[in-house]
Amino acid sequence: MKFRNLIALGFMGMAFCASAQNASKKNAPVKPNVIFICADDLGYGDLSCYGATKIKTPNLDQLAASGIRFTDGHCTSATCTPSRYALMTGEYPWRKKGTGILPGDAALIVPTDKTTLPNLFQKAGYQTGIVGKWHLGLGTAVAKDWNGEVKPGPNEVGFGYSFIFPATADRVPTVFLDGHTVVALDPKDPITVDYKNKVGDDPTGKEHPELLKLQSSPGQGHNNTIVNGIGRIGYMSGGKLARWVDEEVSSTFLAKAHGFIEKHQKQPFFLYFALTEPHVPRMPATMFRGKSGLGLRGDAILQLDYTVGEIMKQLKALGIDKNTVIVFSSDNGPVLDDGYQDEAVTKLNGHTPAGKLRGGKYSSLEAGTRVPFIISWPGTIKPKVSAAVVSQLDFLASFSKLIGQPIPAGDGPDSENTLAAFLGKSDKGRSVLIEHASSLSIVKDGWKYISPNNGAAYDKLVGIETGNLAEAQLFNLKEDISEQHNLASKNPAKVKELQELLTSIREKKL
Ligand code: NG6
Ligand code: CA
Repeated sequence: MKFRNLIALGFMGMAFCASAQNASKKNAPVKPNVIFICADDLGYGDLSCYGATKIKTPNLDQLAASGIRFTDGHCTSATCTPSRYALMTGEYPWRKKGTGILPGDAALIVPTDKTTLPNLFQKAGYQTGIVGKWHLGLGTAVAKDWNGEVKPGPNEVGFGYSFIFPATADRVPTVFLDGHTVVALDPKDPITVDYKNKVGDDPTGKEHPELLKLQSSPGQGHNNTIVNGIGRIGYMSGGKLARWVDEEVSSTFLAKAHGFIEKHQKQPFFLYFALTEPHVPRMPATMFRGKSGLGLRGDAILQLDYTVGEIMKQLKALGIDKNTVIVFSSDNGPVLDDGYQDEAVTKLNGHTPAGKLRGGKYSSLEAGTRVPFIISWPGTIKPKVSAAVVSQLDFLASFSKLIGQPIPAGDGPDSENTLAAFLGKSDKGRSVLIEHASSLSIVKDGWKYISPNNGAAYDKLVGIETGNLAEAQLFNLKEDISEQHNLASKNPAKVKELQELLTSIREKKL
């Protein structure tokens, strides 16, 4: 063979190898970093990119403009613990007892022997971390020693790194945990927590309302141990040095999230950044005070927007923004008065936290679970607005496909692979969605059926329509997104169809 021909063959060989490599690259799983930023109680109408006009959220607007803004994106439930349980496990929380809103001393409810969202990433070689609100219980029992190693917790369900607070900002213990231990705990001042009986000598909001910087709302509790001038749910003693300062919670979490990203910038990482805004008690840092004109709730939303912006900036500065998927959403819908008189109601100024939707947190109506839902992956996802029905329940199965890490049979039983919708390649997400509040509702082809419920139709304490009604309710969401016209009596066949479908999903043997 002539030398010239040999060279030609060589080139052909190289070309073949390159194309084979491309082919295998095409099928090979990609491993971008994934950050899920979860707000706490943020409503569908709380961001300017979702139509808010009385408040401006420029960073989230930019995130939405650079990615997909979903108009029919859902958390699983209308309150925190069940929503987050579903996020972690891919299982509907109403299948499992004990997944309602947890007190701050509850035991861990996430199984340690099943696939969870973080251990899925971990198995695929990711560095995994959680920073922020946990609210899925810690330890094996309610009675536990907060002064030693508190476990099992996030580290035992798949998070290599964890910096959390145990429950909610309004529940004791008001401390951070770094891994298994309470941050800044002085062994000479041990912590005791009790949700039934008062412990220690700290004043309570009930006995000493004059000591409060934020008055509790009548009938809503939040008047047990006072920490940092705020009455909490539950009693706590000790741990004086370890107690957080509310105004610093957000910047503390941001610093920890920055630290995690910085440390793992060169490896694929998964970060669950669980913000506390705008959940009560709303105590944003001074730099946000009075800035929104809507009182502390609005100021907390500005702080949240700032935090998201700081994460976006960091990714850019590290040069990893194009290799990082950011998902932003909320754990349930909005509420104004959730236990403190913080002017959220009186300074609302025409702002509509739920946008056009009816209901709010705790509600079976759309605002209970339809929340802001944004996914960005610069360079890979083309910006658009998507009407696909998507749910946080489906992160498990969908990310499993993206990163090529299979889920063992039986785990994540309710999680569906809707990756194509998450990446904007399809406008079809879930075909059937179940919304969870005091009732179960089912949505299919734009029709929503709410199961009958004898509870009050209006929760006077929080000022929210619950969606409860003793009769069946049927709404055509495509024409009536505000759920104004109950079509159940006009369309009994649709009611029956959806009722039966709901029953079959509820009773499905897993
Ligand atoms: C409710 C609390 C509310 C809030 C909520 C949990 C009362 C009267 N209300 O029970 O203040 O803490 O639980 O919110 O105690 S969530 O976003 O974590 O679900
Ligand atoms: Ca919440």
